[in-house]
Amino acid sequence: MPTNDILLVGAPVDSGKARRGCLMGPDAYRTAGLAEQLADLGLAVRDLGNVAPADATASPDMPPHVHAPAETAGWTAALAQAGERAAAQGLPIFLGGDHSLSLGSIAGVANHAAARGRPQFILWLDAHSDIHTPQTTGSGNLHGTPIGYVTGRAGFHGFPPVANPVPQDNICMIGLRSVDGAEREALADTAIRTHDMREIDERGIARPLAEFLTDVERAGGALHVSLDVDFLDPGFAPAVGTTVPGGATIREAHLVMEMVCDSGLLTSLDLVELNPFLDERGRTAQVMVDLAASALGRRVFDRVTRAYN
Ligand code: HAR
Ligand code: MN
Ligand code: MN
Ligand code: MN
Repeated sequence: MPTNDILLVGAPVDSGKARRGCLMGPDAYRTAGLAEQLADLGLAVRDLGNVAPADATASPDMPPHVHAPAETAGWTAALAQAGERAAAQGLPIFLGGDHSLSLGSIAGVANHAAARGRPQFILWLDAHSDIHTPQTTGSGNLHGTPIGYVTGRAGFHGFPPVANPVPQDNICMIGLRSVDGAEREALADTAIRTHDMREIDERGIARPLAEFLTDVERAGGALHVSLDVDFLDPGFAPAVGTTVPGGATIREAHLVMEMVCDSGLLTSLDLVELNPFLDERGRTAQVMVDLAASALGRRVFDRVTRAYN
């Protein structure tokens, strides 16, 4: 794979919950200079523009409290296709959009990995585990379901079938601090590794991540990182509808991204849940762009140089 080809895939998905605004995310990342910052690192960056949702109709089997199932199914089909195609050309960065975009982005990159005979791994950086199904979600918000979908849980009526479900052993969640009862039960039955904020406080963030990255490397895996804004503490990343206090610090988040970069394993990235309507002078968009740049090679000295030039 030409790993230095970065493909920006705009995914202005706003159907995964009722509160609107995430559709502005891709343009906020563009305005914050994502393409330019990656190009400064010597990377070849191509902005593929925004994906549009496919036509879809809701299944009568979908529980009635689920919000906008047809629209999200349409996004899932379109993004799975776009993601598989982009992964064949380089390293896609999906510019969200709410977290329901990951039903499609991950399904797509997992198809590409399977075609290359590589196991797909997911690093899930989020306050939430997002492992609901349409039957277990209390809120009816499908942004709480991407892990349920891509691991092949049943009940996603009217959604494209998942051709290559991601094995539970290949998923590592870091940053958890808001997990619903039904999710806790679902997680208890799985091999998904979960590292909540209490564990991070006690053991640090580097150790569980290093263990996971070692496993990805041993397996020759493809690594998808899904970065939800609410992984971060709302004190410096306020532009998200689902703020949960006690999130990762800027130092922890950068360390995660730098370790991902050093591993050389990253094959795709989601930037999700940014709601620019709730931002303060673009600061959350800037932080997310900064973190993406760290995952792709930016170092502290690059930042210092930039600041004093
Ligand atoms: N668990 C809650 C629900 O299902 C909140 C989900 C929030 N999900 C977001 N953020 N994508 O991760 O409604
Ligand atoms: Mn590839
Ligand atoms: Mn999420
Ligand atoms: Mn979240």
